[in-house]
Amino acid sequence: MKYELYYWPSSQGRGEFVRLALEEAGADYIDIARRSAAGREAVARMLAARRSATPPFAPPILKAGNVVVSHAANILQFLGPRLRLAPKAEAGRLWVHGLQLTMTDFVKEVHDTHHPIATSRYYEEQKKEAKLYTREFLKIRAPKYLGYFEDVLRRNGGKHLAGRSLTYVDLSLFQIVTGMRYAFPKTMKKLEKDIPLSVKLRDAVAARPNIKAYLASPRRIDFNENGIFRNYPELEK
Ligand SMILES: N[C@@H](CCC(=O)N[C@@H](CS)C(=O)NCC(=O)O)C(=O)O
Repeated sequence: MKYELYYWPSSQGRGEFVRLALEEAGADYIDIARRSAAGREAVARMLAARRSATPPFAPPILKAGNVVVSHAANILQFLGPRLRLAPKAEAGRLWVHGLQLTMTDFVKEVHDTHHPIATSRYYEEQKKEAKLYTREFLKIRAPKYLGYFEDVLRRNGGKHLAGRSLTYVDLSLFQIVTGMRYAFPKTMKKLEKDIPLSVKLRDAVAARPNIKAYLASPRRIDFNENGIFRNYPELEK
């Protein structure tokens, strides 16, 4: 199966959760918008395809033959069994999907640290509110979410979030810890003391051969201030 990923070309964003699964599995995929200007137009066309009976609202979008899937968690639910990155039993699949949806919620809260008032306005127009929001986020919400994933890991033996082998949520936790480090290095230095298993899992994922090769390749976009995880040092002061 040849997969087509439709996502913005200039940031890791929510598309990265999908890229990591495709890369770990060595899947045959095209990152459409990163291929060429024509690819970027193809993403715009996909979004403008309101004549379709099932128009996606926003990227990431995955195309696999006739199937079009949107929402990072929904895409991973689709890809998981196909890429052998999900449990076999239905109960296990629903569990990892639930974990991924919790990550979706977390990602939205991370996004709101730089856009607490309006997604349609620049960060520079909401800096004051962003600072207030981020203070509470780093004090209450980030430790709550990260502590939850740490607890899930501990209850499952410490190596994986679900089952006995790697699933797509382990890859997503790698992205979350790595992204939080980029965005909030000072806070993470402290928080990481309370989430040793998550940090260990992050390192184990980074060392997996396919992920290691991906991270060193030009296919991995650097973190930047277009994405979800943005480094604005003033927010951490
Ligand atoms: N729930 C969706 C959210 C998708 C989303 O917000 N995509 C962003 C890029 S990361 C976007 O382009 N949104 C356009 C918009 O909200 O108008 C997911 O998890 O994939």
